[in-house]
Amino acid sequence: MGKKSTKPGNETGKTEQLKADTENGQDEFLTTNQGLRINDNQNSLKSGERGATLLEDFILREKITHFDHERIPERIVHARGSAAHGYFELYESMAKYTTAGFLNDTKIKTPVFVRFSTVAGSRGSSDLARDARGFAVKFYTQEGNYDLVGNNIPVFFIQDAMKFPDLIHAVKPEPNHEMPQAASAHDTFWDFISLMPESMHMIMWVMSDRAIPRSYRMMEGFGVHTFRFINEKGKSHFVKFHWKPLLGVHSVAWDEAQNISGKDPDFHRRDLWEAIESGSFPEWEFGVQLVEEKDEFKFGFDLLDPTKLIPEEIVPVKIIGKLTLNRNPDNFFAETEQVAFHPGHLVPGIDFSNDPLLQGRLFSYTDTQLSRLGSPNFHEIPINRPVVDIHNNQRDGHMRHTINKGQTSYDPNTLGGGCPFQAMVKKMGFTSFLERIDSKKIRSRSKSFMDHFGQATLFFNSQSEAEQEHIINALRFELSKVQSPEIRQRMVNLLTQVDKKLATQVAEELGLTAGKPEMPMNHSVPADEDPKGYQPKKGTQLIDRSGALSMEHTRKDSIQTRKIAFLMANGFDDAACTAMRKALEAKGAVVKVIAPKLRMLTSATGIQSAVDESFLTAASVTYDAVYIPGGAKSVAALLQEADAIHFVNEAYKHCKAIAFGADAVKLIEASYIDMKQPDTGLIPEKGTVQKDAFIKAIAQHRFWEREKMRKVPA
Ligand code: HDE
Repeated sequence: MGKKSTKPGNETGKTEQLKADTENGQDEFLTTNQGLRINDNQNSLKSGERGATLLEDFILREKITHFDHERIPERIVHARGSAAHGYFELYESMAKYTTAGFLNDTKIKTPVFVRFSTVAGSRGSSDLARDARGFAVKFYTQEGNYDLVGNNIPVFFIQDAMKFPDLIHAVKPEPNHEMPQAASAHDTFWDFISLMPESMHMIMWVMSDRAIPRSYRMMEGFGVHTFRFINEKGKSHFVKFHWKPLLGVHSVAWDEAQNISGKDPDFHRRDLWEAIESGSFPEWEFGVQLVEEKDEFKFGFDLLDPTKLIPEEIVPVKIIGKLTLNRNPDNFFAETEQVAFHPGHLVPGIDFSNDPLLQGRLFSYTDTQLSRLGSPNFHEIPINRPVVDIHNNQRDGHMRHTINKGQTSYDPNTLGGGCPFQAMVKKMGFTSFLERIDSKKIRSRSKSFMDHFGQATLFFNSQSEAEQEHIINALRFELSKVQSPEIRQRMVNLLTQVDKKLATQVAEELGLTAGKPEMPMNHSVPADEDPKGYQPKKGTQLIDRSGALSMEHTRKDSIQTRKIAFLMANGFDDAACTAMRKALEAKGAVVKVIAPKLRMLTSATGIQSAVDESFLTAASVTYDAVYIPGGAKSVAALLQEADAIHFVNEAYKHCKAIAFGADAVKLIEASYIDMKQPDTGLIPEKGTVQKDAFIKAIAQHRFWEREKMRKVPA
């Protein structure tokens, strides 16, 4: 009901009131798109009660016509996404390196809109597909929009934009039968990858747990390419961009990811939405790796090669600001779906490098928006509008909103007073970096891009034992789904060049033997040159392990927004339950009560508790930890519920923290949990000590060492 309702029959100030109501979206009366009020929204206009519908029924026609056109093409990649509004704050001025205003003044709070996404799946696919995640940030700066369109993985599959359509065609559902949805575990993907050695570093990342994040709020973001910062004097520094989540980097288990895809395909979308609604605003620190021009060639790999990262041990990430997401969109379509990012939306002081993948992206994004959003005027859609005014001589086109006034739409002019003027003054407008270019036109790959395995090995070596095991298992899973034995063998052979143990263990599962390493393929290296290609110069900084690449070293100091399942029935121990709830909620965790039925519970002492979910809909995979309070009657009732035992088994299998009251030991005994094994994630009743131990265990996230002990048939 509108706040300012215009009562029927009251004509005074009607136009103004109608206008105000419509702008607020609060008109209580249904209207056509022309503003005509509609009396009957149930029946079409007919020739008699049982007669045919009349063509004249413009109200019906308008309603159905609009409906017929309410879908637009989904993004060719990154179709499945979720977004939120927020702001960016700068900790320290970067004026020494860049003239970008939002990175110069620590008093400026820059509004942002951030969209997270998976890459391969359709709009309706599951959030938990094994995939890279998009991490696209639109900064609405005082110098125009700046888009940092990155991923949660710091490198990419390919080195040259020329291969992008091939990569995407290979990973998308196969064209003959449109299967499988949102999955890389199929022949065309691995056929392509097995012929593209340059993808091997990225493959290590997408086969790692980074590709199945616990939450968008718990993943890193990377600009991927090397960009440039340009300062007032026109001096350039190479720069890599990083987002570091304050909740740490955490993932789910692969078995869990597959279950979540069925139990709650909107898991990440819901998680982001709920965190923001509850006031637990997601935060990331913004970091830069800065490299002086003179150091361009000191790394043993090429800074322009997007399949390489700069290890943080060699160039530390300098933290310079913070991103906070504090507002959910009002309308998914108008904002999340219609937002148009573009790596070429720059502000003065930031420029591109010659990374051939980045250069190819610069053409693609506007091009795709033209067909996706349907007009060259997509910058006028509210979510895409800069906060500064637009002045230029571009005119007209489909869906133009601006009413440009005046006689002139050309430059130079005198009739329009010469407006709009060029910014001219260097600091005001955008100037490309004065890079010296003196070269031949050439269609080939630089030899400095030819080491396809060094950083794949670095990544694999830098993982903890559990993380390595997960990569091996992911490869086993994906390649077992591949039908062609030749593709499987080619992949195993490629893996030998990353790590022998990795290749052998994957091969074993597939009934293969790791063959001879293949030479780098798919590049036109002249026959008279060393096919191994680029060898780093002497004295380059090389490392064989990087702690920053392992999630094991992420921060584990918070249980903020972690979801804890309390499994209870009538007769539960209220005192223990309340104390545990208070302790967890004080640390920002979210407690949900799960019971056999969706009705009020009564404790052993007659205290009532509401139930959030019954076992019918609850799934352990949507929780971070489990607590089973005591109360003999409650535990006896849970023992009658196969779903309760399954819940505990599954949480254990996925290596989650489980705390339980003294009576609840019976439920643990009824499960597959082996209490004899030392396990800091299994926390029996021990007075207040239990609460602290449980909080610490939840912050640890997972107890992967359990995976070595036994397989739980949950
Ligand atoms: Fe994109 N990419 N991309 N991409 N990309 C798109 O633009 C493209 C690449 C990334 O939430 C599309 O508006 C080419 C790397 C994100 O709306 C399209 C190449 C990285 C998003 C496109 C790349 C990205 C996109 C599809 C190789 C990480 C989602 C819809 C030359 C740095 C943005 C659209 C959102 C979206 C093209 C490679 C990130 C088709 C041609 C590398 C996060 O224009």
